[in-house]
Amino acid sequence: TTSPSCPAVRMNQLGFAPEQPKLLVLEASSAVRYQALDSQGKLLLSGRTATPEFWAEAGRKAAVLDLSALQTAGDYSLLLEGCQAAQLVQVRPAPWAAAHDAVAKAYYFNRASTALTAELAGPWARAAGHPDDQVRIHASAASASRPAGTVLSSPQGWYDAGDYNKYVVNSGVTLLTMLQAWTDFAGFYQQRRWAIPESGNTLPDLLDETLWNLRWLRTMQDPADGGVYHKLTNLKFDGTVMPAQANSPRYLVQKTTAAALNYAAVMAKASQVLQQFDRQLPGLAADYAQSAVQAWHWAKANPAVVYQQPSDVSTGAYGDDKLTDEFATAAAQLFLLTGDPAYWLEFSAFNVPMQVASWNNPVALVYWQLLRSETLTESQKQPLKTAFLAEAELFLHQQQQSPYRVALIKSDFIWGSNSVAAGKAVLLYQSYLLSGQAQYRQAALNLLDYLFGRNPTGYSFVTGVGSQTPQHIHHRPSEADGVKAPVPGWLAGGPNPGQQDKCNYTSRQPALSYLDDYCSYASNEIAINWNAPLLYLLAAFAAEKHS
Ligand code: G3I
Ligand code: 9MR
Repeated sequence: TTSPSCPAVRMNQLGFAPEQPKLLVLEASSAVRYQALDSQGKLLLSGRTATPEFWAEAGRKAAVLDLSALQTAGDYSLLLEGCQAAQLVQVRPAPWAAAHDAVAKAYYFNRASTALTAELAGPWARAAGHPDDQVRIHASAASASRPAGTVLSSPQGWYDAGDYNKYVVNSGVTLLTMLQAWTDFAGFYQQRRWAIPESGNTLPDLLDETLWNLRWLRTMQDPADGGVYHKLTNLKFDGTVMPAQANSPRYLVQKTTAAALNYAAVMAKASQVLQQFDRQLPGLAADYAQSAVQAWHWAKANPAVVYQQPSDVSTGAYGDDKLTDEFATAAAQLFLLTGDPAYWLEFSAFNVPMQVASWNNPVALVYWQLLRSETLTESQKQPLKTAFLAEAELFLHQQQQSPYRVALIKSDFIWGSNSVAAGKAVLLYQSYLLSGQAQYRQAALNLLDYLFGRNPTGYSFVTGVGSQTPQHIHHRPSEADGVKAPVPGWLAGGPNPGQQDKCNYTSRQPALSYLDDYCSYASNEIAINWNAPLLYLLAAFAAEKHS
């Protein structure tokens, strides 16, 4: 099938919707002749690609092949000069909704404190792990009313990633993104179910799933002062065992400003979302609102408590010493909840620049909401809109420079680079909603194509979704469960030239620093915050069908 001159073909492995653009990438050193035939062998398209261009991030030359003219559902064969076998190109109604459900269901698979049933989890059913009903106050978190060793209950929540700890900061950006998906695509979510224990109750599945983590998060606040613990964790990372076998003692570690602000932002947003469900969840929205305000006041009184990893703790730090973006985010969420102009003044005073959302900077999520808010005037929104669209413009420019037609540059290839791609796509899609400019939507779609296979590694990076998908994610249950296939629906971290795990990578190129090996926690772990922007995007595209 392959000969030295047969180019590798990279494309979205989910197939292409009939009405959508269909860009493939051929990795070749010179222009490639091609033919596309229908299933009867009738020639439909033929031609020659442009001369391939070099992408420094991959160290490879590539050219785009545009098959957008194929607009009827069906299976097509792509014949390429130099190749013996034909490539299958599938055109069919876009499978965004099914991919969305897999990515959403992943959160269920990472639930702490509950068993996963065979009915809902299939081969990935497992016993309950981490009841977290006897968690101790770590020395770093000791206070007068809760001295070190105090035992508390802090159950539920999602495991952060491939490890079994629960981190407030990372839950922040994750929950804000998921709750925003609800806000923006409520019509889609009102109808959508993906078989979780609560499916069929009177709440949409997305809110039931986020409540699993919100209920845990609520316990992370010390009612005595409103401060919020940074994480609930073991002292060290667990070995490769199932949750039920991971029994090391658990601790609440250090209250931090970042935790309080992430908490305040999430609780404010959740309160706003849950107001309409007060009949099902009496008093919850009000409780979240007052708890958000309490955390905000703690942060104002303790504005620079940066996380310091205690010497006996070595799990994830999520350390961040730049707190203005967390202050701005919490202030904006409280403004959106209460309408109190004092919070708007706080947000404005921090003057935080627009940037793609990440665990250490969630501000993009409030830029977007402020732009949609009916409380602000057009002139108040104008600078925010300008900054937002300037980012999108920049990404269009980056996309133009990349022969893979993806808005990714060298500095995007960090730990969790796939979530950078997804985050950029979210911003682009929102810019499309804001401006009606179709090129932003197309650029978002190009990044989705990248994540599902149009990239130099050839992987569709979501477990179980695509034809070549990660098999050995750094995810303890997937490695320890004895089931061949990994837990489905997880977005792998992605190429990361930092290669901090020192595993046996086959390339040092940024876009090729990916290893489908359990060893590779720096490129092949999964995480709740990385799935969230992908969930948002898939909901966005799936919802287009429902509107
Ligand atoms: O931001 C800088 C960037 O400016 C610089 O150019 C680049 C060069 O390497 O580094 C960037 O910082 C990196 C940062 O991630 C970016 O977010 C750091 O090098 C890198 O070490 C850091 O990695 C974090 C990793 O934990 C190690 O602390 C990841 O963001 C974070 O997602 C990851 O989170 C872990 C938790 O600690 C534990 N649970 C699993 C989870 C996922 O792996
Ligand atoms: O398994 C850990 C993973 O979940 C974390 O994201 C990662 C980064 O902090 O660390 C992993 O644990 C590794 C530890 O840091 C170093 N020794 C090997 C561990 C992986 O087996």
